[in-house]
Amino acid sequence: MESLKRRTLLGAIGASALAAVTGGVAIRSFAAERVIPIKARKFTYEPDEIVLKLNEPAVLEFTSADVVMGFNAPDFKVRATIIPGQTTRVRIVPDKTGTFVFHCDVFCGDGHEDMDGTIRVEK
Ligand SMILES: [Cu+2]
Repeated sequence: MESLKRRTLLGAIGASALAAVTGGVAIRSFAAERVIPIKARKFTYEPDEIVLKLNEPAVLEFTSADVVMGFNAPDFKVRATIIPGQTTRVRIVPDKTGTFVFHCDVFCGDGHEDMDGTIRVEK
């Protein structure tokens, strides 16, 4: 008699645990993608270090404070031209951890060669 009671109780726990899992999937919400504003100006990016999470999409939102600039992150195969007066959006989904260099690939004057920054991808 005692063992039958225990079995019934365990069965009830199992059923409620399953319901909780199913409920969790049903109510899962989809968060908006992270937006990171970046201002390009001769000859820097502000900020010049971008910290991202592995496999989490982010949108880099570029504006230029002066002239036409570029953004090129070859490790993630993304690039863009940043035009003054416009907002340029680049979506990036980092598929590897580490620190990666990005740079300006549109000649913007003396100092262009030093215009770069880093993307740090963490787990
Ligand atoms: Cu440049």
